Amino acid sequence: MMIKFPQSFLWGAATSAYQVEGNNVNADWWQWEKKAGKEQSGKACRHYEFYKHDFDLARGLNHNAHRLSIEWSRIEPKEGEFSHNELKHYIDVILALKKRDIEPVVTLHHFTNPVWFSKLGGWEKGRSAALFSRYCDFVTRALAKHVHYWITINEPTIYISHAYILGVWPPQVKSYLKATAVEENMAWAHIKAYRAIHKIYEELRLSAPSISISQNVMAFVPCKQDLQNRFTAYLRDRLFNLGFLERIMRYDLMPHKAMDFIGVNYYSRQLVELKKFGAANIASDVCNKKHHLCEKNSLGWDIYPKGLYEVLLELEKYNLPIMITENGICTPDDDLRWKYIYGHLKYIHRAMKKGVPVMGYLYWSLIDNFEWDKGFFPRFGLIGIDYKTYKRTVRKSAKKFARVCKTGIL
Ligand code: IFM
Repeated sequence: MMIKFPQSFLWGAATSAYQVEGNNVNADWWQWEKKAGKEQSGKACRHYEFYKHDFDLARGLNHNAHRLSIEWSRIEPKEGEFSHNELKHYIDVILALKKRDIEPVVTLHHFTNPVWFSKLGGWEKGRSAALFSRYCDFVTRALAKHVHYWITINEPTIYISHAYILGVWPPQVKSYLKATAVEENMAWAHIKAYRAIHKIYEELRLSAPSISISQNVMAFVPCKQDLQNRFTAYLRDRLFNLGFLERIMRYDLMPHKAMDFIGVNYYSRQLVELKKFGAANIASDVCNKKHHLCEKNSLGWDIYPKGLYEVLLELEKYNLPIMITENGICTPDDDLRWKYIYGHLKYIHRAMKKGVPVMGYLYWSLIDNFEWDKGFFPRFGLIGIDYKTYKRTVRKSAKKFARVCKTGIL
């Protein structure tokens, strides 16, 4: 049977500022990667200079949407001092997309913070939401005319777990207490930004924007079908997939809504196997045996397209449109990349047939990029980057995906 997506479907790819732009010298990650002795982001992909060329490639691949992020530390390099030059840069970036008939999806926070903000205590502090919201206000007023889709915060659950529980990202804290404060502040920051952005559009008499977070979701699959593993998988799904979403939806008392669509980032599954009872075990025990074989990406993550279908069916209960704001694979095997994209699109379509209102698919990532503490080795891009010459090479998988973007037919 032919698999056909609706005419209005958004097709494209995503990036984030710190991972592709290069030289984000005022970001906390810039200092941390040096202090922690990690591979340094340096010039990254030089997308800050080459964005027009990258967008030409995206257009050539029939993308009609593109997700990017604004780097807060460029816009506000010192507390309260806003850079009109950097703002102008991002206006130019958005206009470059529009000129190519590519719909921008703009993220306001994608893991990095200005150094001054981190020095004040970052997201642990109650002031963080107001500081974030002030920056959002500055950016939104300038971009409102050109932007309809906004993501306030990318993957808050990942940020909180990596930076405040596992302690592997800056500021490398391991404290449940602080993690709880950060969660509260990020939830409130989203709500403040959500309301402020809507208000700005009203003031400027523009039609209402569409705002969400990008929530990372996983398929939590019990290793064995016994009660304790099924229950643990259920709890993990509640905690990691739905916890933050429901936290902000609690503010969703009319006339104040909390989000207009749900941004979903999906990559993989986790095989849940509880080894002993305890809060940390319930949150993190996984099966290490080799009895659920499947293909993996180059970071060792399981490839499990059906999981996206299952999560989408679960998200239907929130009665909001859904945009896949990230889905992708890092691999040296480009055939596997296409298989990955094909498999996930097939399951997205199946979920849509069941009534789940998915409105777009943004592959992660348009170009290879800096994968945080893992450095440059994971290759997620539809377009490869030679980090010596910065030459871009369009991969075969990108061309296959381009046919789907053009026709809507898988
Ligand atoms: O590269 C990241 C991105 O910054 C957030 N989502 C997951 C991607 C792959 O790990």
